[in-house]
Amino acid sequence: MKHTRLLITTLAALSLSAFAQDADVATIELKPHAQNPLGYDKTELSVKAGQKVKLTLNNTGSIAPQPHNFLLVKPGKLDAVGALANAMLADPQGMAKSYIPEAAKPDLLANTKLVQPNQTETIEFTAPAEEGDYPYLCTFPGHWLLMKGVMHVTK
Ligand SMILES: [Cu+2]
Repeated sequence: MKHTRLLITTLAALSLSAFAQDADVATIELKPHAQNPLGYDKTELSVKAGQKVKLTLNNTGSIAPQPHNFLLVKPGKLDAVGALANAMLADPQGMAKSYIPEAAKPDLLANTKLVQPNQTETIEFTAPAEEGDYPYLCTFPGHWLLMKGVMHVTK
């Protein structure tokens, strides 16, 4: 009897601590937009500065399946990274590089690899410490003009 109670107490404590940890994590799922195959289903995300973020790019449910990725970049860098991404169309190694431009890496805060249709990838990262609006985009050539959004980082 005593042992049973101890076990229950321990389990309750374990699940409580797991919950406390999860509450600190921003869990985000991004998918292709159901009607617009060249858009994310969410164009705005909100996280707290310095928060742990668990982001899943779930590439399912599109009416026109194609590969996509997710890149979070520094404020103001959307157009520059997008232009570099489109230029990768001419790179025979583009697909192998997940269409992540080498020259964009200093502006890159987090990213998935290229996720094929019906695949998912989950990444974990720490949200920027600075408040601001951080653009995200898909750098598969031609996608970024429509496939983009903003992650609002707040205190
Ligand atoms: Cu895309």
